[in-house]
Amino acid sequence: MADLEALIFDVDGTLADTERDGHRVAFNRAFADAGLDWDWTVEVYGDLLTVTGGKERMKYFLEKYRPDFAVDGDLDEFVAGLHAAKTEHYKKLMADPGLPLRPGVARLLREAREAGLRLAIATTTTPANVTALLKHSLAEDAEDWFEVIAAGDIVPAKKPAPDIYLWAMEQMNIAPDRCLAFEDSDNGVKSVAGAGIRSLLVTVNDYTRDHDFSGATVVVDHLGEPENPCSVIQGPPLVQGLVDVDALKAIHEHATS
Ligand code: XBP
Ligand code: MG
Repeated sequence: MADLEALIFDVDGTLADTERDGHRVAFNRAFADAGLDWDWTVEVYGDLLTVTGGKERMKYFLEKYRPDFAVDGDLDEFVAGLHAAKTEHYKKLMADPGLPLRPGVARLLREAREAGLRLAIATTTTPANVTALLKHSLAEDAEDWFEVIAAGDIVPAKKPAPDIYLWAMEQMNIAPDRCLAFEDSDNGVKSVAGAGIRSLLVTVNDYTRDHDFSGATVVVDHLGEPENPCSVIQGPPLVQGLVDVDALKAIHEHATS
């Protein structure tokens, strides 16, 4: 069994509930700015989340919900323009009013850094969105806490394809059996498994609670704080309802032995 050496984090839904209160709101603001009457409700957005990537998601919306919508000009350009506007709104939202990290995220990142674990990010979202969230919700210098930030269009095939995890591990020059991944969705779980990482912790949220997480080592409702312990939904029990470095080492051993 290889020792645990690196933690690789998904962002959306894992570090913070960015989908409902960040991305969805930013999309709607961009649509309104463009004079479009598209309104992505919390419910509709749950369906749209089956497709990862904001540009890909808008195309899926058009195909499924507005098949008769006539784009004036090139579809890819139209979608890219809307997406750029959405990113600006998202960045503003992260700065003001901001979005809290999920319970236990900041605590665990600090503990992992102190313990000398290597940290990385593997996400579908645009790099500027990651920067905005880390800076405003974690720490001014939080981007520097991560050895690699693999994000957005850096690989053409987004999750559930394994490419973003493979890219991150290649940059880190690390083997999958030394990594533990954090995800919140079935698309993320497929991506992790496809990349050969067997050690996987899932934190569910309202959009992903009913997904199939049979491929995960542990499923919890969040990472836990001393005053707000987490509950294990699947996998071995946790001491005191906390995901800490010792727990991660035990999870890794359980997954890889
Ligand atoms: C996240 C996503 C992202 C965001 C939008 O998936 O699907 O597309 O919703 O980001 P995961 P962009 O958490 O599995 O990485 O609009 O910047 O694409
Ligand atoms: Mg996610």
